[in-house]
Amino acid sequence: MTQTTQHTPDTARQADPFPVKGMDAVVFAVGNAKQAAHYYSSAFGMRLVAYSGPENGSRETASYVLENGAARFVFTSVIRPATPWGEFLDRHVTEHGDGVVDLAIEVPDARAAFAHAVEHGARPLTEPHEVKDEHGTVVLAAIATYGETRHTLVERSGYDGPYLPGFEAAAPIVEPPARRTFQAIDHCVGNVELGKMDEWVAFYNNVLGFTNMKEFVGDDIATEYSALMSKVVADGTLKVKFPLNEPAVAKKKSQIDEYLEFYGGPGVQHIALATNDIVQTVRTMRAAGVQFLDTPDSYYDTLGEWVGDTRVPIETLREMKILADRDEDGYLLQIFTKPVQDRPTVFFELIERHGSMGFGKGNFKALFEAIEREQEKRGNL
Ligand code: TYF
Ligand code: FE
Repeated sequence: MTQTTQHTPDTARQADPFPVKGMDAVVFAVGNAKQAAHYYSSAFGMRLVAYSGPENGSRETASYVLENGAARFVFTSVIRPATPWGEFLDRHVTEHGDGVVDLAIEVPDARAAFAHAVEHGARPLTEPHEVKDEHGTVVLAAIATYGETRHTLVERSGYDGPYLPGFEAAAPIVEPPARRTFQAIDHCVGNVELGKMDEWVAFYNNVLGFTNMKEFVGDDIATEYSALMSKVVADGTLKVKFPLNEPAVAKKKSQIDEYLEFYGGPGVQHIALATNDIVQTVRTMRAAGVQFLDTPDSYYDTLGEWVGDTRVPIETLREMKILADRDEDGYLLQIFTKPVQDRPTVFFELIERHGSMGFGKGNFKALFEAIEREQEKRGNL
């Protein structure tokens, strides 16, 4: 184990070299944003709130903005590439399949954030600039992270429109579920190449001033076939949490290698969504056709012995295939979807936290064995 940094208490936050307000949006480049918007509405229970496309002056791309509480996803497709951005998105979908192009972070001052990041070694992608419409002004800048992923830095305090200038408000595609399925982005995980983990941890430490939340070593989470290392960086307030995985050498192909092969390089592996009623959310999403990883019955036979009392009875967790973990601060409930596109790449997690700020370390074995069963079905081991 290497050192874990203590997090800065709120009162000492003035010293934060890179203050953030939270995740602004996860932006996906997809082959068919119109259908993706429908899936995330009907299956994930999100609400379409804004749109930009040929009908309102965007001739190159169509973008659908979906929200659920504080969680915001944007799905963008290229209609006809006309600028380097459209060409980039087009190529991104060809090379990586549907995937995440941008983990956008809301900051109080985009110019200061960009200057700090670039001074500390970030590769600049877009210089700070203002975009405006009748709803006000947003300042945007962007830096590169792993693979072809970027962090757009969004300063939106001077804007009160539905997403960004150029977007118009839109009505939900389907009637949203009576109860909100999730309310925030809990963490966004990146897969990086073998040997690159520490470089990316250093990037987040130096460039964004993020600290190391927790460290896992390969042995802890290696199973017979698949192995990985995982480290977590977060901003000082823990609103933005970015675990990073790298493959570890194992007898058979690591799930991280499988991702890297099918994605065509490093990228976002999963997005965890915070819910306060995971049982209800899993019921709603399963009924809408979302597929979750299976958990063997044997997991639940011993769960109660070490996880103790949870809000949800063990028998309900068993029925729903929900995982549970406990650490010194409390417990969490979590479940993982299968990949949501044909490539075995991006998937989602639902997480209900009760004190624990961990990531389900106690579940790594059960989880990775479940992922390996799926890998085996795909013939990839
Ligand atoms: O975000 C995390 O660290 C947990 C566990 O391939 C995890 O959700 C880690 C790696 C992975 C799947 C889940
Ligand atoms: Fe996770």
